[in-house]
Amino acid sequence: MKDVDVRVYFIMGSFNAAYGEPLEVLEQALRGGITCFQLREKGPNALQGDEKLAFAKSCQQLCQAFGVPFIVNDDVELACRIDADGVHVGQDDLSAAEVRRQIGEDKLLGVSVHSIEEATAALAAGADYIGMGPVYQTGSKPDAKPVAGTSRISEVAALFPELPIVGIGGITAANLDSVIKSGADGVSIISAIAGAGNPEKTARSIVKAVQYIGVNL
Ligand code: TZP
Ligand code: MG
Repeated sequence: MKDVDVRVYFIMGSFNAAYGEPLEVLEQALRGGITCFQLREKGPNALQGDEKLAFAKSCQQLCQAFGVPFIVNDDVELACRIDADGVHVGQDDLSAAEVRRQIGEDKLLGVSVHSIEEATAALAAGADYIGMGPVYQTGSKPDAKPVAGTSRISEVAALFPELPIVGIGGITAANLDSVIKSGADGVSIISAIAGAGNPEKTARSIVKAVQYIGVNL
């Protein structure tokens, strides 16, 4: 398992930026101190082909300039083509073991899980971190599973203390407290940052909130 700082893990597709250009939103989030970024370019409004490739490269360059890992959701071919830092997959995508085989040992692998069984399998397949949710109601994933709260995060964190867990779904600066206190190592966020009027300021307040809880645990 490789080290990855998932404390404030921003996720975005080009269509998630509510105000302004998506690359401007990402740059602001990076300035605000996000520790990890995932390009999640999927769904009906997603860029395709060369446009997706160009957007991914631009996101990657920004992340590199800030020294933040750049992870691609689901698209192993794209990730390998541009030499991304890693790939994130869900349970309905290519299996985690197959992704690990294709990206090699040096790249980061993240897996979305919803149970102890799925967490166990992700770990066995070589996951470097897992995502768990939706913790709260989300408007960013139409096919999201029912709201799960934080209890399963606590169970998995107790079982696998070394495996970084990132909570996802409806998380904001105001409600991340219980996610971190339940045992998550970080929070994954789309709309609270991508939909903010001031993404930099919002990202910074989330970073501060996570750090504050971190030192007081
Ligand atoms: N998986 C579970 S909830 C979710 C994903 C990708 C969306 C999270 O977005 P938001 O806007 O932070 O609720
Ligand atoms: Mg842990």
